[in-house]
Amino acid sequence: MKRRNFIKSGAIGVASVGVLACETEKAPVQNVNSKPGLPISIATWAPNVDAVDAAMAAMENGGSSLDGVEKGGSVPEANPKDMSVGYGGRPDRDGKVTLDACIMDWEMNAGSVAFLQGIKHPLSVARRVMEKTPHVMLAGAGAQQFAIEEGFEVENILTEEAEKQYKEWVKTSEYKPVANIELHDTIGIMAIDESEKLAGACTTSGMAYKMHGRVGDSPIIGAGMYVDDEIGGAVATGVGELVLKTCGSFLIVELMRQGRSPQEACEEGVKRIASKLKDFEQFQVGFLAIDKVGNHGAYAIQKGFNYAINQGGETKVYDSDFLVKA
Ligand code: SD4
Repeated sequence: MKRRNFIKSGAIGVASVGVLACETEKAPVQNVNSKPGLPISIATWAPNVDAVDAAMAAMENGGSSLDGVEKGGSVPEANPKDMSVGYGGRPDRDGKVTLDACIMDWEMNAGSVAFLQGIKHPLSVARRVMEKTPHVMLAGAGAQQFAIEEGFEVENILTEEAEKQYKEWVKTSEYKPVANIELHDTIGIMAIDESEKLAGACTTSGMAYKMHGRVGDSPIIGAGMYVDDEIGGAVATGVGELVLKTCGSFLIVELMRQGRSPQEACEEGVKRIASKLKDFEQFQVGFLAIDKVGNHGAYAIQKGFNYAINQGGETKVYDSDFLVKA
């Protein structure tokens, strides 16, 4: 892309998740009446800079925001070093990699796959569900069967490294998600193209060492991701159970509909979790939102959430503010 800009001033944090780390800066305070510029692509977690750049490149080459978010999401899906998404994702407690993904466009078309095994690019399968079936969501063996019919290859997506780490984990088999080291880097990505159309997507291997069959928030329209072309969009990352119980992304979009800025809406989404779920302090959830003119906001339960944005060809990574301050 035109310019990748990792600003090294002010408060600099380092992404503390996974193996992929990246320098970030504090998120800016935005004037909600400004028009910061389109096209835009924005994604959870700073290491997803490549994903937002890929989304922007897809849109520059005549693609829509839907092409953008699919292309963007496919970057970590194909990257074995990203151990929370697609190929290379960490397995569940039975040693199986099971993938969740969803996608949604500006006309409320939506597609999703859950508990999908053996397919590197679940987001592309979700798009086919959206475009080629009368349904929104396919799960498990049925989702895989559909993917095969659509020409996707079934592959072993458990990498040597993920298997090695799993074998270590099995020795204690302790499942206790710890904030920011709960082994997640799920990508939730949104884009608005030159024709001002908004799309969103989310793709993940879910919480590492989850129970076999567990499905998180990421493939659930309204939980892990939601877009409304009139208003804006939101995506979630972190412990999906908290997001599912509060319909996180839908809530944030509805708050923006009522007049909150993306930042205010994300803060209220996290505060809803905090006010309703007693054990919230043990976990991390991060929300990211954009409005229709490209203002963005983010907020998390804990320190450590960050995000990547490409706005008008300039890529930046920002630290999110957070609720639980020691
Ligand atoms: C899940 N929300 O499966 C996902 C995990 C995640 O960054 O976001 N990881 O609960």
